[in-house]
Amino acid sequence: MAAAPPMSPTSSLATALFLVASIVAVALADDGTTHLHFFMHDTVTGSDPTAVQVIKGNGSSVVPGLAFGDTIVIDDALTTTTSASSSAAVVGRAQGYYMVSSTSAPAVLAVCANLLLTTGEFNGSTVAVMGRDDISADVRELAVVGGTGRFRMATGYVLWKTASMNGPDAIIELDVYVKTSNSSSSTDCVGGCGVNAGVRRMGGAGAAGWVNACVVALVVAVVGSSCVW
Ligand SMILES: *[C@@H]1O[C@H](CO)[C@@H](O)[C@H](O)[C@H]1NC(C)=O
Ligand SMILES: *[C@@H]1O[C@H](CO)[C@@H](O)[C@H](O)[C@H]1NC(C)=O
Ligand SMILES: CC(=O)N[C@H]1CO[C@H](CO)[C@@H](O)[C@@H]1O
Repeated sequence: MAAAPPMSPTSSLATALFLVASIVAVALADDGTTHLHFFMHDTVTGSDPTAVQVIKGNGSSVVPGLAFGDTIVIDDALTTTTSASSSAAVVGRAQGYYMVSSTSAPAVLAVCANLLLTTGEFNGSTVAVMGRDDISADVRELAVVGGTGRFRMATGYVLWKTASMNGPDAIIELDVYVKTSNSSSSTDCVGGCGVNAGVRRMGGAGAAGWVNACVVALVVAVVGSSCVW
């Protein structure tokens, strides 16, 4: 059996970079997609809850304890591990709300949240997440509808899994895949982006680019709970 070839300087560098990326829970794929991985601590109980019910839904009971219309506002810690005990592990916050939006089982939440990063190279940047969370499913897919800072003009998706439950308190594992479209990669629509619009052109941050930016900003302002227009 042939011995494994010695590791080339390039692959050992790649391995080192991969390890560094894993430690900070950020990886950049070849196509410019950024992968963020963290755990969201949704704490309802105790003296310092991060998830507080602000609307008691006056609708049908969906599953025991949840009624159509129940709305919970959140400011949940995001950490790199499932442990919430060490404040050093906090890398951001999930700020927003979720609402029970199904009238019968399974319980489905409409989630609207801004993921704010508070450490590392993305400190201060946000990812705007909007989506359908069927809490009976193992993995839920939510949409990244925009972002700010390093995530300006972001698109992407979030894979959303319940890592553990302790009574009503939940730890949710988030895998966020974000792609930003800026001047080198954006698509401008010449003559509009309607169904019948014919001409599409790559690159350039012309007037159409600004129109697209405004549309994205407007969507974020409408769906986001804390956006200033
Ligand atoms: C993140 O940015 C804020 C605001 O600029 C700053 O006060 C804070 O020290 C930064 N945190 C880290 C860990 O870099
Ligand atoms: C595009 O966005 C990425 C991520 O924020 C950034 O690193 C890069 O410099 C930007 N490129 C241009 C041309 O603005
Ligand atoms: C399901 C439920 O609790 N419905 C109530 C909503 O509020 C009206 C008015 O107070 C009640 O009559 C319903 O029973």
